[in-house]
Parts: sequence; C-alpha cells; structure tokens
Amino acid sequence: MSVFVTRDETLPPAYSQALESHALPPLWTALHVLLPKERVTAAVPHRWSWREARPLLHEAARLVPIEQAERRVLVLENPGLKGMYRITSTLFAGLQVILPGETAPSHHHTPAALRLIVEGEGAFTTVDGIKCTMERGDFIITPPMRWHDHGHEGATPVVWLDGLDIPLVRAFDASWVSPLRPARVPEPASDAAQAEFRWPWRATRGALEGLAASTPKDRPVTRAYVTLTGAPPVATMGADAHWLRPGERARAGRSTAGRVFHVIEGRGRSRIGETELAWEPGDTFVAPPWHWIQHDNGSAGEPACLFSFNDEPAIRALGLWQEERP
Ligand code: 1HN
Repeated sequence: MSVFVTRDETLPPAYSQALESHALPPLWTALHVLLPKERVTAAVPHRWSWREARPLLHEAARLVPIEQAERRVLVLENPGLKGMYRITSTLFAGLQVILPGETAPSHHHTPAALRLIVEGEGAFTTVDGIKCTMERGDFIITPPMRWHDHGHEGATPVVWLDGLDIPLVRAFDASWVSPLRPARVPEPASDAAQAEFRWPWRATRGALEGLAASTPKDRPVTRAYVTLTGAPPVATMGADAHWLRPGERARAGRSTAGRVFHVIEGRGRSRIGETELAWEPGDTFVAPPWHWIQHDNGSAGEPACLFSFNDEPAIRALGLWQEERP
C-alpha cells in the first residue's frame, strides 16, 4: 500500500501506466511529503492515567495466562499512531504485569529494552544470568541480544513500564527474537553484579535530593542514567531522572529527540507543545520530537520526581540532533 499518491494526473495515462509497471514512480509528486518544509510528526502529546490503566492491567492478569501472553503488556500507543504499537515514531512503551509465582520465559532479541518499576515488590528480572531485584522506581536495562526472563517471589502483582527501540530497529528490518527457553531459577546476585543492568531508585533519589539542595533555583535538577563508562544505558536510548522542587516550573526546551515521562512521585502538570497534561504518581506521558516541554510542580508543597527515556543517543548518532533552550 502506498502512503501517498505518486501519480501525476497531468501525464498521459499510458505513460503513468508504463512508469508503474516498471517500478519507476515520479519523485516530483511526492517530494513535499518526503521533504516537508518543516518537521512533522504524526505523534501527539498524550498522558496515560495510572488510575485508568491500573485496573485494566490487573484485569489482563486475570484474563490472560502468562503462558499465552509470554509478556503480559498493554501498549501505550500514541493516539496519533493508531495500530502502530508505538508511543513515538521510534519508541515503544508498554505497561507489563506479572503475578506472584509466575515466570515469563527467557528470550533475547535485537531491540534494546529498559524498565522502570511502577508498583509492587518481590519480582525480579534476570539479564544474562544476573538476577536483578525490582523495587519501585528502579531502572533496569536489557541491552540487545541479552537473554532475559522475569519471575515473581512476592505476594502482590508487580507492574513496570517497558521502553524499547522496536520501531527504530524495525525501520532497519532488523527486529527479531530468539526461540523461548524456560527460565531457570537464578541465584541471588550482589549489588555490584546487578550494577551492570540496574540503577536502584533509593540511590538515584538520594543523589537527586543532594543535587536539589546544591543547585541554584533557576537551574533544572536532572541526572542522566549512564553506565560505568559514562555512556547512555543502551546505544539507542537515554534515560534521566528529574527532580522538581516544590512550586518549581522547569523549562526544558525542545529537541529532535522524542521523550517519554513517567511520574515516580508528586503531582503537577506539563505543557507539551500546546497541550497541558496534568499528572500524578504512576502516570506516563509523551513529548513527541520538537515539542516545547515545560514541567510545573504546581503549588504542591512536595517535590516531584519524573523518570524519562528518549531516543537521543540514536538521533545524535545519525547526525540529526538539534535543540533549543528557552
Ligand atoms: C519484551 O520482550 C519485553 O522482555 C517487554 O519483558 C516488552 C514489547 C515488545 C516486544 C518484546 C520483555 C516487549 C517485549
């Protein structure tokens, strides 16, 4: 199926027919779509309410056995990209739920994954044999081609936010997954061993709180998640933690990267382009590329913490990075 009309109605029909049958469409009718005068995205700013999503996720856990689902995920699909299973043109996001005693079998794939734990305790994910504890607010990565599975030794459902670069990988026709392998019960792993894949929220929150105390009021309090060598967590995706001081209004500018935000703590609102989105803990919202972003921790007397992931490393690597600061 063609996404835009390439037939030039002013040409002789027989000539157009000949072009079509030789796989030689004219460029001149499509040039404005291939190269618009300004950046365009079909993705729209949107917020998924945790209050609305939570009961639907828990219902999925009742309705769909893990054996059938493999990964029990509800996709955070951008309303501007219906049927495309993506939150921006390059990023996938979803909410995954696992019940006590369940295991999601092991597999590996070319897309990279990252996770932010939303609710519950007692679950773990095993990455390349390293058992990573999942506690609320923890950030955990699964780099490309690493075997990974999930288990749950606790008592209540555990939910996390999944972020993957699937649409980007699919643009290269490079997306595939290994056959499944039953998950093996992993040995506990030391904090040092987990540090390759896991950033505990406890440590990140402490660092943010310290940073907030020493940062001038007009400067944003943000910490990028980086590996031990200072690199982005995976080659295609970056991630940050943001701390909004009580009453703070943080102008974050705009850039060519798409960004997904998740509320770990606090209440506020964000202006994404022309759209105002109110948020509370557990909510997820998306800022498509080249939209102005401004977060507002309203009048609440409490700090707010936002997690965010983005396609900035990928777009930088392609030479397409651009940003504007307020
Ligand atoms: C996947 O393998 C996981 O391993 C989560 O937990 C979400 C979304 C699309 C494709 C594969 C996981 C996924 C996924």
